[in-house]
Amino acid sequence: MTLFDTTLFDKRRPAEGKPARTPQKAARKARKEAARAKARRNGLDERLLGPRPKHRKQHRTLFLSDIHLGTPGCKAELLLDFLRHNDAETFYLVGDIIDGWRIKRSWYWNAAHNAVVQEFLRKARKGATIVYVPGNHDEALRDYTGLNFGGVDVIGEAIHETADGRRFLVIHGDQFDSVVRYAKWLAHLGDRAYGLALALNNWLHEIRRFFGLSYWSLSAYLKNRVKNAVEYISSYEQAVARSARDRGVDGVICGHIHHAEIRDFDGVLYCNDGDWVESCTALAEDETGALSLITWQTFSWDTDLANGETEPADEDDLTTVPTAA
Ligand SMILES: [Mn+2]
Repeated sequence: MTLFDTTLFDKRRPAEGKPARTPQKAARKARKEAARAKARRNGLDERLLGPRPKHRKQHRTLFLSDIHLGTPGCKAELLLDFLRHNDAETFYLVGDIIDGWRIKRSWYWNAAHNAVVQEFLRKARKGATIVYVPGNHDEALRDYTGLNFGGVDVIGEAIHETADGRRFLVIHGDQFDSVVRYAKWLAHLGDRAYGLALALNNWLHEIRRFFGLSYWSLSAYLKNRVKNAVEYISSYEQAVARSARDRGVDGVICGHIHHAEIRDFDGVLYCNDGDWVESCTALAEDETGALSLITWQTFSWDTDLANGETEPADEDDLTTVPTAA
């Protein structure tokens, strides 16, 4: 007779009444768990690696620019969420997609940045046309215009014809910096000072949150308050629209100044698809040829929960795998 019953200390209790797990199910569960662990390790939300959403919005064309992959300011996870919910026959990447300037100085890359690149290549494999118009931050690609990489065409500038027959010049837009009086301002803002403003912004946000204050964007404040900035944006828009009129097109689609807008300049439509550093915006064309701006600042699951939906119950999550001690 023993004094102590050692089985009391045995952590591994026999599973009672649990159905036998099939090997396939166990393998699937293991794969899922591995993907989750990888997502956690890389700081990427696991919901972005889950099954693709059933209801995707189909556009005729999507225009995106100023993603700035390779910089910490890039909102790659939001973009990934956007790309999983929005599809198009043709994608135009209107410059500053991969930030070459920064890559030369310091390199910032994570799983979300990788996933964005994979998502575009996947869309190309599935039959989407992807046109890459390089900008000033990825100007190294301008040496490769006319080439095709993994289904992505690199073109210096493109002419896009909408479903209703209008012709648009698609161009990044840095070409107009020299035309505009306040070009120096953007050259600085576009690089070091702008990066600093964004970093300060994150830091300020943390301090304000500590004191219970609401979100306040320093970079947005600067942009709206600095007189030169406002003047710059408006003279930039005019210069781009003027050039489009000279070219005899119905409108122009560009990026570069991180300020999304659709505006008519005496019959020439100026469209700026914004950016994925601050505003998280894209320009979309529907089947009728109508153009509109999409803002994607919230994750799809946050929106679903706000609409009163609950997170879908995952039957695999309800059972637990007995793990070896
Ligand atoms: Mn640019």
